[in-house]
Amino acid sequence: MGRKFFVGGNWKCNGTPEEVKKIVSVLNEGQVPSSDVVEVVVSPPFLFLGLVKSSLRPDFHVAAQNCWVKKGGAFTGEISAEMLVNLGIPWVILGHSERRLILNESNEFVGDKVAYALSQGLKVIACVGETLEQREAGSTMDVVAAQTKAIADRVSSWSNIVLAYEPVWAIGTGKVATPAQAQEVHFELRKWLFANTSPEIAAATRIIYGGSVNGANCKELAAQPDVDGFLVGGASLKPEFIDIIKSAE
Ligand code: G2H
Repeated sequence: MGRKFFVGGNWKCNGTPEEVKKIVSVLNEGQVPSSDVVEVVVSPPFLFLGLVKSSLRPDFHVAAQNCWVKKGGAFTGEISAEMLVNLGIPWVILGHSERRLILNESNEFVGDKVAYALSQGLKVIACVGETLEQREAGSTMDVVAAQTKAIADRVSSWSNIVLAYEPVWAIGTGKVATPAQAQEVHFELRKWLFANTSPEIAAATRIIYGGSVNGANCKELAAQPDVDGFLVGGASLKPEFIDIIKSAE
């Protein structure tokens, strides 16, 4: 079975209630390919999850941008996987580089989070990616393989994981990876999954690209054989997100 194209919108720490309502109404009116062709998941800040979930078209889904590494309890400021499940939030983004780098989330911590979120029934968009320094040192594959291994070591099934390759140097910089650069890493990641998980997991797992994707560059990226969709930041707050969803066709 082919891999269904996946488009995620990561709204990060943006939006007022009014802005959120406006984005939702643009999404609700957007003419996009059917959900047989593309899976669309938008990820507002925690505070707006309920609002977005209750007003968003039913063929689009919502994701949280993070969750706690284990069962909830005395962890001030955290949101548990159980709470997301109770609220009917099906997806969570974990391991985004902004959390790895600014909040010092290690590979192991991200791996633990992914395993726990899956164990509670959430689906996970797991992010990996190298910094500019690491790319220039020639260690891109070592870095993304180590990030992916920390997940693979802790999970047995990949059916509820989408792997997002997001080179840090391309995030929010307007400096998108070329289609060839993205394809190269996606191909290598798939090869890694083949060798270290199973041929079936390698063939079925969606590997999506993130980092300055927009309405103008999405088509060419989407045409790469191992690019199975996108995780979109800045452009997911704008009407061009609809054009990015359309690149599924
Ligand atoms: C990468 C991406 C979304 P942007 O972080 O996860 O953001 O498209 O703004 O580079």
